[in-house]
Amino acid sequence: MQSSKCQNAKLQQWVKEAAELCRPEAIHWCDGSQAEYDTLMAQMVKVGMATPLDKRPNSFLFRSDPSDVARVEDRTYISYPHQEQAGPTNNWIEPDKLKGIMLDLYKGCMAGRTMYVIPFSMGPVGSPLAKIGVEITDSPYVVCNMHIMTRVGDRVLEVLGADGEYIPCLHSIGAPLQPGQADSSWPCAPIEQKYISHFPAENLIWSYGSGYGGNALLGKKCLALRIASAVARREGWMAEHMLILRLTSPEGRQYHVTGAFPSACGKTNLAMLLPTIKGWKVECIGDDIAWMKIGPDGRLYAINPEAGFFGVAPGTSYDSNPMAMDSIKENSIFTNCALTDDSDVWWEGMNGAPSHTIDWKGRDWTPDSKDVAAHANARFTAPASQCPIISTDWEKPEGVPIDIIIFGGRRASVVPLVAQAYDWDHGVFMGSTAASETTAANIGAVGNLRRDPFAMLPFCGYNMGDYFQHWFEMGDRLGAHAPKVFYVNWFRKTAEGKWLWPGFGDNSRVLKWMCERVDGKVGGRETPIGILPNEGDLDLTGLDLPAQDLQELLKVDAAAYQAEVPDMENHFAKFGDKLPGRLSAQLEALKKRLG
Ligand code: OXD
Ligand code: MN
Repeated sequence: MQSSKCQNAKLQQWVKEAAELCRPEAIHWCDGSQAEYDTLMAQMVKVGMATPLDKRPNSFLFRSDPSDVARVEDRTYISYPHQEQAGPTNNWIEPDKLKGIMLDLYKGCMAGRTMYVIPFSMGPVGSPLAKIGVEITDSPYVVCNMHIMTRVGDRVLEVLGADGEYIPCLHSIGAPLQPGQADSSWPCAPIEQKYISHFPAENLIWSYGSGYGGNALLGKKCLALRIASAVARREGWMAEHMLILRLTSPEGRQYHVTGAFPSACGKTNLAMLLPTIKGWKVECIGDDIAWMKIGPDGRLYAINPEAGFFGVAPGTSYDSNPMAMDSIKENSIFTNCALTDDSDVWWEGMNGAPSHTIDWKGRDWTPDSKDVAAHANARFTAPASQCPIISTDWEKPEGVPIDIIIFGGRRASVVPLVAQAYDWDHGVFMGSTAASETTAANIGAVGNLRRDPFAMLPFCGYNMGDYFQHWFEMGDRLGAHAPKVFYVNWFRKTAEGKWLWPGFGDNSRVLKWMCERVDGKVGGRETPIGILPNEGDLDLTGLDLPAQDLQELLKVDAAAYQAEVPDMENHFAKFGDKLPGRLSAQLEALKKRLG
């Protein structure tokens, strides 16, 4: 049960207690080695959980249970002693009660299974910005994904030493095996028994019942966003749902950009784009999470705490994201994609449909089938180091200095292509009122408009009113060093449903305008909602965009914005006296500008 490599008595004790509670058949301390990965994959192939892919070396396909296909926001809890600490946007159950419910579920839940202990680091091992977590899980699928998404292994135990701090993350799929009982290929608990629970006051994570993505790979949303956001507020830094990229101009000037977009709104595509404008270069630093701290020179520095990409597969293609396609050629895990007859994966939007596949539910599929072949939230898990344009500085312990922060969402109407905030406070207002049409990344209805402040609605580990205030306070500390803030919408459509903007690599045109704004080199016009490019300010060289589409993309429809004001007011009203006065002032100023 004990590990000879673990010198940390507290960790040894926690593992002992977890084993007494969950009653696994065996305990395995993960060392993060290739041999460990290969052994677990071979076991999963043997029992039919994983399918090796002939077309992609060392890559495997998994099919989840149809009830376990995305994050479960309705079953996700932020548990503090007082509900006000969790705030109006989080589900809350009082800690003793929630622990009572979950302890009952955890009792004997790993019967017939191996309990894996995964020491992992978010951020480069040993970096002053990194945090150590230890995930206990009964899912070998989780172990293999954690190998890719985080830094796992003995090095982490060494850094932890005898008395270092770690964040305990207890996970079970919630499917004990009785003697002789046959296992299913994706064991999990029914939805009403799933709990994804966070106890931020104790830096503790308990997850039960799901084996999928953010519900189960606890370093990602649970630790690096929900727990880390609460730690960051206490310690004076920021944990954000943001991509990080570096843009280099033809003259060699580097700009670093972070961007917050709700799940499945193209963060991975933007993080790896190939610019269509001549001479500009993008390097990827991260595609989902940024931890940002003020550096000794007063600027804001960002690191990517993750080591891999857990990207949405459908829609990813050599047209939309060639760098992601090259990142997943080997050593990758695919979940809920379709399996082709020549043993490769396929999904909607990849390229022409094959004449036959096995769909994500394991059934025969042809282009005539009425269902999709890959689930809309099918995913790839790939090492970040395999991205051909990963930045040489992506693991720099001190991070990269941020010049530009972008917010955005998926809006078919109203919101123009890009607007620059007048100042930091206006930028915080833009982030706090960000809205997007919902996607398949969460279980629930798709396509409804919801306010998703800072793209953190499902990921903020404390009262979001306090989170807004934290943003203002960071801006006050950054002063003149604060990054410039922009709001974008790549997803405008005509009344007939045609995309107005080509997106993908052409988004570099918008990024270029932002960089030139930072340097004061390009124009813009003041509008009620922010500074927009004049039609001549965007570099559209080589792009065949009808003049009328450009006009539409850069139009500010004051009446349409006015119609959204009541929704913004209702959204703000939810936060009661936690709403910073500076946000109410911003809303009043907007109303005035709209006339
Ligand atoms: C993700 C998400 O998996 O945001 O990154 O849902
Ligand atoms: Mn995400």
